[in-house]
Amino acid sequence: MEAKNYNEMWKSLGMDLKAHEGLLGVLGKAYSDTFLSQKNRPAGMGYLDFVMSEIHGLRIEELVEARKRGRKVIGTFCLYVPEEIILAADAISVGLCAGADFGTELAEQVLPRNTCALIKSFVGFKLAGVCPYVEACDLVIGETTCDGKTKAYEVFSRYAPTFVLEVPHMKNPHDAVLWRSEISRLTGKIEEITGKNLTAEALKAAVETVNAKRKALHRLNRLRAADPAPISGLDSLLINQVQFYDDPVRFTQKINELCDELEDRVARKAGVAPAGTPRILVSGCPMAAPNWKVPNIIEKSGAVIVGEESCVGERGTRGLVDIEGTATRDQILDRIAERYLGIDCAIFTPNSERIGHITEMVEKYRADGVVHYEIQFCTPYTMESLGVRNAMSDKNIHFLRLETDYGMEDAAQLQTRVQAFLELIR
Ligand code: BJ8
Repeated sequence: MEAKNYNEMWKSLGMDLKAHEGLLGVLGKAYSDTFLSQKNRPAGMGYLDFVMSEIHGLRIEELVEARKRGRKVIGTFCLYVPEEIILAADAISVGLCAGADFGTELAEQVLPRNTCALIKSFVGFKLAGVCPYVEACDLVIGETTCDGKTKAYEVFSRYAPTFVLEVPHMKNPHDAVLWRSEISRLTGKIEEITGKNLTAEALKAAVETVNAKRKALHRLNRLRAADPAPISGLDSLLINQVQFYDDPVRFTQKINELCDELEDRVARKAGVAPAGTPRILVSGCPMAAPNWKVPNIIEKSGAVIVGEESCVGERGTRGLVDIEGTATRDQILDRIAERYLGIDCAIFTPNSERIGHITEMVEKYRADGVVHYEIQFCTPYTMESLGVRNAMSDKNIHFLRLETDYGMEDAAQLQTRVQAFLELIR
């Protein structure tokens, strides 16, 4: 079937068609080399392959059509922005973090060179006019998390309507009060943009939708504890990346169907790699699409990734919003605020829960080693790596730190280090 031509739509969004074509070419090849070359993939990954083949096409068309019907599209960059509040106003939430070295030269004209690749990428995508998601947004929500992002939103707001949410860096009672007031301020902004009043009923329905999505991802995670692992880490990462873009109800249904298939695989002891393959937990900075470099190196070196302690992984999906016993809108917002303040991002101090979660994940997924992934110039996660290494050493868990950016220049060197690490495990 001939691929549909979306040029008119992209042009209407103000994108740079030539630069965008270049990006799609690179992405298409990277996708096919990384994902389609894997062996024993579950058939259910066909849905994800389709979504990825239409990630700048059909999904954007859905957003454009929704906007014509009066719905708003809200872009986010961080786990601390509750999707429930956006959905309750009948708006669409899309994750905008970018995981490719594109538009970097443009980004470096407005940001210091020693800014992390994730920040340079989202600013670069906007300046280069290659991201249809950001162009389809009615509002972008930033947050005061790491210093880089906090200051980058001042620059970013020159190019797109931006609202910045204040995230505290500690979890004392007065921080919780500040955070709850920020949740109210965000709710007011979403109501203003959408022209909708957030009722208790709408909030409850949105909480149920997002809880169902998280439950499907929890189910997937549990299945990955099996040996042999029924699905690769690369495919699992892809699922976690797509959840930020796809329609939540459709995505939940498809992931539950995939889990049915994986349950059958586990029962038959069918896996993506033989039982006894070294099992790795990846921990650290988020891997936004299409950042697949390190997991690809790990799995192509003969290991299987069984969990991601990451925002694009279990840090993002851990914990549901418990609305049991709530009746009013304020009570539901209290519960939403509570759940989100529980996230253990490295921007918090102290952040010992994170080490507890990594240890728990190592045990749950029977990991043989932890690869701590750090994006160069990311101070919060680089600083925390020492504590993680010490905690893993206390438990006799193999540990490897990898600090890198989005470029491919260090791929061979990373591969050598990963192979040596896997030798140690074996
Ligand atoms: S909740 S991890 S998405 S802040 S890699 S930009 S931390 S310098 S992305 Fe994050 Fe929210 Fe935390 Fe998650 Fe800064 Fe580090 Fe860059 Fe980062």
